[in-house]
Amino acid sequence: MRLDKSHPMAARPAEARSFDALIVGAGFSGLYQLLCLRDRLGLSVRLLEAADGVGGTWYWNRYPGARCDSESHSYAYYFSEELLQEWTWSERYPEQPEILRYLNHVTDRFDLRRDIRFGTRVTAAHYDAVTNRWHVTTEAGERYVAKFLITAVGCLSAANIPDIAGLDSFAGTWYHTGQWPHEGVDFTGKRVGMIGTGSTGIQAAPVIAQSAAQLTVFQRTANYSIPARNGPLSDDFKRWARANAAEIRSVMHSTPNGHPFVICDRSAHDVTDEERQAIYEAAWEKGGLQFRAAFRDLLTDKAANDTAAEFLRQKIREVVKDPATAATLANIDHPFATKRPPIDTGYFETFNRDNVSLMDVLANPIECITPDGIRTRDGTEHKLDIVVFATGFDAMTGPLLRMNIHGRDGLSLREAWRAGPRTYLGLQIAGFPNLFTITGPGSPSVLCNMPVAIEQHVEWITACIAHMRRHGFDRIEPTEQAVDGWVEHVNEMANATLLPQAKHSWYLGANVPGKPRVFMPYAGGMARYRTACARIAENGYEGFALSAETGALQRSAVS
Ligand code: N01
Repeated sequence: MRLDKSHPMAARPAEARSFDALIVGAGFSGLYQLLCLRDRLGLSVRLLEAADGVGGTWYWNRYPGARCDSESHSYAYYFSEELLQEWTWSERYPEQPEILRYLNHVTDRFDLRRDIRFGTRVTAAHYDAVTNRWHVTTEAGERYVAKFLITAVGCLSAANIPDIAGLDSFAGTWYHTGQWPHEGVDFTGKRVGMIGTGSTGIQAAPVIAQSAAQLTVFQRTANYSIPARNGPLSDDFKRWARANAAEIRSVMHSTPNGHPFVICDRSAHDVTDEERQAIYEAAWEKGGLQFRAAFRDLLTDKAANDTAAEFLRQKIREVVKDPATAATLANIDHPFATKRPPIDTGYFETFNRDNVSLMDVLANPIECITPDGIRTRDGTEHKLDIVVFATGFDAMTGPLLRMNIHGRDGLSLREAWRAGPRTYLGLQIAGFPNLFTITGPGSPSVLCNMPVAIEQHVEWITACIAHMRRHGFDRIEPTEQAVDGWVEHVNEMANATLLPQAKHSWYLGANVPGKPRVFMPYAGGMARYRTACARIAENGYEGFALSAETGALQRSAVS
């Protein structure tokens, strides 16, 4: 029965639905967390998802050329031998539709869909200390209550659309790559302007250029890129990956970035110039993120890094025919791999096409958007039919802050993180009991092959909740002291690398005006992080305060 709006019942707030745990987000993280809590621990769980389908990043990012930069055989769940054996990837780097098919397959295979509520955006969550429950409200006014709240919202899900004057007046159409229309965009015969040259822009430009009448790429910060050398996987490789799944898993668990290759043990200074050049040439030919693994000190020693940076700049000059365009593309202001290094299919070659041009908006910034296009400071109006914002995300903290989370004593997460994110292990926040943040700031997350980071977090959270149930605890929260120590350690690890030297990086929050400049991911490496998490759990959840709903607070009392 549908109630008339004037009916007194209609005005009453919706009845809250109660669960043991609520999960927000149905990407890689949320799906596995649902499976673990429901099927392994027997909890009542509801997963809330804003989209109309599963996939998270891979539901939203449908821009032309969208593809993962982890090799497909490593960009998958490794928790189920059966799943590993029955799924076959088709290419070296999986394309967005294939990853989405995979995640739908996982959802159905483990019967997860029945506990997911789609089209449900969480707009607020607050913790009630008296009842030890999280109260969650959705955009449609639905209410949910649960003891545990687990965010599985991804690190790169809050679109960053720059506040450029005049966007409302644009007579053409515009899109952000992370909110791409499902029906696609027809660029045929159109004059297209694309802002942004991160991983996304570098993937999209070659594909857009194939059908657009004209593509203008607006570059603010020049970027390195390495050829992906993508292609179909051979049957031999597929057989090898299946037969060696256990070994691949073990390599991914033991390397800093969670990828299925080992970082070479030699220094860039250990070899002659000729040998180094040959090593870089071989890595360039092989393609992909493995280039980073050519020497052990590329991310810690500036002089070593300079050798890779110069090799890559020289490649740009060789590939791009117009010297002025090549110079602008190679005018890179940060050490190699201190921003997430893109991999591409024909990116620099795209600038040799007659219908593609490059605008240096560092030298000549975008001033405004007009009804007809984009105007730069020199007064030129670039006439456009379509503007593509490949301008990235309010990374890591953005998706959490947009959820309007309040912890104990009404403390808002925004206030708690006013000077930047502060977590313990990237998993929990002081003042926010029973809130777990999968791949939260302070964990390796975006510096790691994501499914590896995700599986480790989900399994740690599951074991933690199991431990609480076994020992009669209802509440867990890190101590302020543990958070202080972890934040210091995260800073130390970042400062031991060249990573903070990329001043315009989203790792530092520099892409969003007003965002605190704090290096957010944990740079100490996945293997070291995994060991730290395991040790803390073995020591009875050292650094966490655990307590029962009735009874005194105990500080990591049980081992
Ligand atoms: O976003 P980005 P992305 N005016 O922030 C520019 C993952 N990913 O979507 O550097 C002009 O990297 C900005 O310029 P600047 C991956 O982790 C993975 O490309 O701030 N320009 C930059 O060039 C990646 O790192 C895959 O000076 C403006 C660009 O927009 C992350 O997602 C594929 C501007 C944004 O680059 C984010 O990548 C895609 C402005 N006002 C993404 N504002 C793969 O797996 C921003 N820019 C391969």
